[in-house]
Order: sequence, then C-alpha cells, then structure tokens
Amino acid sequence: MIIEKELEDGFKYLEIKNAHAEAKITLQGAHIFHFKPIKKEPILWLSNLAQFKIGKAIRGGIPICFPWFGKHKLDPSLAQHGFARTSIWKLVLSEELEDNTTHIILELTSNLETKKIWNYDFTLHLAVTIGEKLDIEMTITNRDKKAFEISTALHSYFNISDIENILIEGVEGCRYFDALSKKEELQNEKLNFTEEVDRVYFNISKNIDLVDKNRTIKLEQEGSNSLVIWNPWLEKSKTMSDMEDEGYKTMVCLETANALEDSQIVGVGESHVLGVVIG
Ligand code: TA6
Repeated sequence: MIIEKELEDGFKYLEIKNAHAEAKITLQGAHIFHFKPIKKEPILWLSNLAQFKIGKAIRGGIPICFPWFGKHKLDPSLAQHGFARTSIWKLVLSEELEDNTTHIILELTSNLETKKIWNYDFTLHLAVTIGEKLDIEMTITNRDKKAFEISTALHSYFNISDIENILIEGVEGCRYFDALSKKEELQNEKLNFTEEVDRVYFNISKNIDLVDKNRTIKLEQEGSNSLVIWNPWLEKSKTMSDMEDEGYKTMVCLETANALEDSQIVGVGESHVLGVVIG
C-alpha cells in the first residue's frame, strides 16, 4: 500500500506499508524518514524535535547530500550538504512487486533555482525498494556540456539502544580524516564511542556492521569509497534546535559517501551510482 499524505503546511510524503516493512518518504529531499521491518524496532532514527518545513532539512532518517558533502569548498555561505535535501523531488514511479516489496523512484532535475546555486544540468534518481531490507540507489547523471565534480552522501541516521553499547565493524585498518582535530588518523580497531565523533573514513569496505546489544544492522554499500561517521554527543546536541539534549544517545550516523578526497568527476553524459542496502 502506497498512500500520499500531506501535513498541515503542505509538506508532502509517501507512506508505504507492505508484508515486509513500513516506510515514509518526503517529496522534499526524497528523504526517507522512517523504515521499520515488521515486528522489529525502527532501523532509522528520527529526532523527537525534527521539523517538517519547506526549505529545512529533517533531523534524522536519510538526508541526501548533493552536489557537495559538508561545507562548499569555495563558498561557505552556501548551504551545508548542498541543495538536494531541501529541493522538491518528483515521484516518477511507484509499484508493488510480486514479492510484496514496494519500488519507488523519485527524481530531481536541474532547474532555474538549482542553476543559480550550481550552474550544471543534471538528473538525480533515487530508487528505493522497501522490503525486509531497505535498498537505496541514487543515480547522478551529467546532462551538461561540461564535466562536473561532486561529493555526495546518504547521510543515514540509525536508531540504536545507546551510543555506549554499539560497535562499528568494517572500519578496522582504514585511514580517516578527523573533522574535529583536522588530522588524519588510522583506525586500528573496531570503533566504539565515548565522545563526539565526526570523521570521514577512506577506502572503506563494502560491508559495514553496526553491532548493538540486541541486533546488528548491516550496510552493504555500492559506489562508495568513504564512510562518514558522526555522533554529536551532549555539548553539540545542546546547540541544535531540532535535537533533544540527550538525543545523541540513541542515534549514530553511518553515511555511505564519496567525500573529501573521494569527490567524483562525472563526465558529460555519464552517471555515477551511490547505493546502500540496509537491514
Ligand atoms: O556528516 C557529519 C556532519 O557533516 C557533521 O559535521 C554535522 O554537522 C552533521 O553532518 C549534520 O549536519 P547538518 O547540516 O544536517 O546539521
């Protein structure tokens, strides 16, 4: 079942329910803000103070960072993480498949507004399959007459029992850039959390496990060389109006990405695919 819903101020989203799971996706940002397999805890985290407002990014779920991740390289006045997460996307396909999964495709094409910020012609397609697992594939196509450079992320917020209970497996041996100390470091062991973490890991393996007390969430990544790992901890949470002070305890971001040195050049007529299967 796919239902088109609207909040009071005209904020539109899709609610999907099938034999495997339920999910919610907004048209602004193609933002998946809920995914829950049947009889299981939600996999994605959503802030209790998340705001659903036109032009504002939602705190939680899976914001899409495009055409740049983080701050713009040259112009810090431009929106952090680009404009895809606050642009209105178009629903181009929704179908229920024979295996009872639901397939949705959303599209964002360059327009006068996006070209004022980033002067290139492009198409983004976000293909989402909602089943026992959540399968996401973003295809970025260059429709311009010149190549462009992008950095991207599926900035996924995961729902966890407690930040001090979890362990990230699959990052051992990876080099990372620490956005807090601005230094490069080597991750020798599996990652656990005792303080704020904001890092970009490079040459990351395809499979990452988020090991929690009573379950393991698995990420199977495609087209991604970096993984961003973020938890704001207490002090930073206090500075965010859309996050409760203690909100950091039940979330962690593991972001399938091509960030910093992994930025991609997409040639004329070429496509770049970034994807993740979560379950
Ligand atoms: O992905 C980590 C990060 O870039 C952090 O530095 C932190 O600021 C976070 O994203 C959230 O960014 P936002 O613009 O959504 O507040």
